[in-house]
Amino acid sequence: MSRLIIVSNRVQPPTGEGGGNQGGLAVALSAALRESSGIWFGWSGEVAEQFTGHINLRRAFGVTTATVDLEEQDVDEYYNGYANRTLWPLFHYRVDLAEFESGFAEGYERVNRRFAETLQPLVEEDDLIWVHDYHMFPLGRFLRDRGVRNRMGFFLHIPWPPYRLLMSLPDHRELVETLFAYDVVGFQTQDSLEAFHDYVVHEMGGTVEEDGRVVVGDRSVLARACPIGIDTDNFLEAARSPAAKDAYDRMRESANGRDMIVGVDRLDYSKGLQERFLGYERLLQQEEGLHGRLFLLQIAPPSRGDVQSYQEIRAGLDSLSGRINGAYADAEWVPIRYVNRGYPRDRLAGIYRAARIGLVTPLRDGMNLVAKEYIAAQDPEDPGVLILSRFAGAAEQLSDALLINPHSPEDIADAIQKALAMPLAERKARWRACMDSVEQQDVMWWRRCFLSALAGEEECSQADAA
Ligand code: ADQ
Repeated sequence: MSRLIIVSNRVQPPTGEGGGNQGGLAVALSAALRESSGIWFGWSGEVAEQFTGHINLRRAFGVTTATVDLEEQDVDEYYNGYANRTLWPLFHYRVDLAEFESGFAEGYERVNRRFAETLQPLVEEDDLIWVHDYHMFPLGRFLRDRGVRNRMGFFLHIPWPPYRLLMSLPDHRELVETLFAYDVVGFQTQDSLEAFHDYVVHEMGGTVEEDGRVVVGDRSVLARACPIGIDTDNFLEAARSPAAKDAYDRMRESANGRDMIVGVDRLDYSKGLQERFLGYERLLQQEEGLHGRLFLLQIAPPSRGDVQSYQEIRAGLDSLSGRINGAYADAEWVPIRYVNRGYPRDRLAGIYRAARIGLVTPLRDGMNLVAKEYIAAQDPEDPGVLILSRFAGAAEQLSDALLINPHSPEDIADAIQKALAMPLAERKARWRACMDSVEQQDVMWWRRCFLSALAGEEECSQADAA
């Protein structure tokens, strides 16, 4: 078995038995690294006065991590700049928020060259290299330039935008060309895969072969849809833990007989939080009879606080939740409980289970793992209802959720009413269909799906992924 090298912007070393509070992605990648005695390479999250290329090698719980520190200018231009102020908004269809600064693009290229330069001496002949996400598009190209001939794959966790939108990125073609340095590129959904095909066909004059190979001139890359899942077994275990039970009991007690709707998201404009609050407000406007009978618990830990658009969304949500609560609350009832903090995974599982409705309404999302976690946490005998945006990647697999248009307050309000009135038999049938996908296409399945393609084997077919 080949050794595996995983590369991602941030490295999440394992924290202990069962993954502790590590996210599902980190658990799956750690398991793969353990099986193949591999290395996880990336930024330490630390800032150094000067970039030295010094690698901090560590081994914990069977996983070796190799991290480097970056300079402050690198973090500004590469991470806060090109990755999070240019690519993230554009790839989530927010051209209005995308900033096109040439300094960002230069910093992005410089850091990717630095990663390539630092990583290359660690690469051995038969290693498989798996690069993750939009921070690292050109890394493969720079490794190839340095003579690395290994099998290399790239997985994009966020959506691939329609080609006309992508064309608003200066040097879009150079960015897409870098993908041809890889042997395999993976996307979350069929929709993203097709958008990539469109770009290659319309902009590069390329073709898409029946076996999934995308060909431009004498270069080609295998492009697949491999939807990511959660670590379902691990999550089910967390959901049965005493901490989950305690969180469930406390939530039920504090709900005091009211129906709870839950939203759990990083505080990000792509997650449709303002639109969600407006949809909920519409329901309160329409249905006076529901006042005092339900509430929305929105858990939203802040992220990327150095970026202005994130400061703005935070201020916008503070004021919107205040306005709605100001208009509708009374001495015994607050319609929105808005919480800006993270929760351990086991407690989160208990909170999901206590909620009659899971409200997941991103305007665009590569996948959205919260939707899958909500399903996994439900009581099979009395499951809650998932309301899910059509524009989350998860909607391709969880098509038995109540699918809505997150831009429409009416749609959100109607779906909440429908969920509240849904008979047990329908709740069970919809949940079962969603749970089948969450169980079968979990994060281990995703990993096998991608790595088998990277190793040149055929384990998961496109039909499995659809
Ligand atoms: P994210 O945009 O971060 O990921 P998501 O897929 O929803 O979004 O994952 C968020 C994770 O963070 C979930 O596991 C959730 O439980 C956890 N989380 C969120 N709020 C939390 C809180 N308050 N406390 C504790 N945990 C919390 C990116 C892409 C997604 C894609 C993933 C994986 O944007 O589209 O699904 O990568 O590929």
